[in-house]
Amino acid sequence: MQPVVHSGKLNAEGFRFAIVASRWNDLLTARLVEGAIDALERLGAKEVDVEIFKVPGSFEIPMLAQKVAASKKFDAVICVGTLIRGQTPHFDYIASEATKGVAHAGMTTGLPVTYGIITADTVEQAMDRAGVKAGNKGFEAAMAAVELVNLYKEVNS
Ligand code: DLZ
Repeated sequence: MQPVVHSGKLNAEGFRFAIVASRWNDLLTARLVEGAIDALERLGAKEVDVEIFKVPGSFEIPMLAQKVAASKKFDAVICVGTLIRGQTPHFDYIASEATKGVAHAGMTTGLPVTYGIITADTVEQAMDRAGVKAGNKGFEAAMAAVELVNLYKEVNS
């Protein structure tokens, strides 16, 4: 048996992307935004087709992601932020809501809404995931968005 395999192309040309980024820990989140833009540029997205929306913190990311996705102005939404664990359970509540919320925005709007939010125990762990030792979560989330927009198109054609 040779089943048909669908896997999204890595081609961003002609698609419109929104990046929703939080301002908390901006030193690191700015690197995630750069990573996302780098991936989109490399895959052929035009500057005019990429817009950035800034929110106060990661807790607010899903709220804006949902709005932006529902606006029909974009083909995919890339969410980036940096959550670093503190002394209290605050981190767990925000991380849980941000994670569930991003998934919810994607499921309810029918658009790819991808997840590039770092959830780290320490600043060092966060730095590693913002372009130092363990890749760049913004770059990865943008790659996933491009793959999914192509896959969604294939499903609908
Ligand atoms: C309050 C808070 C804390 C303690 N830590 C972070 C963090 O590490 N990363 C982040 O993106 N946001 C943090 N915030 C802010 C919340 O996400 C949110 O913006 C505020 O609670 C206001 O709703």
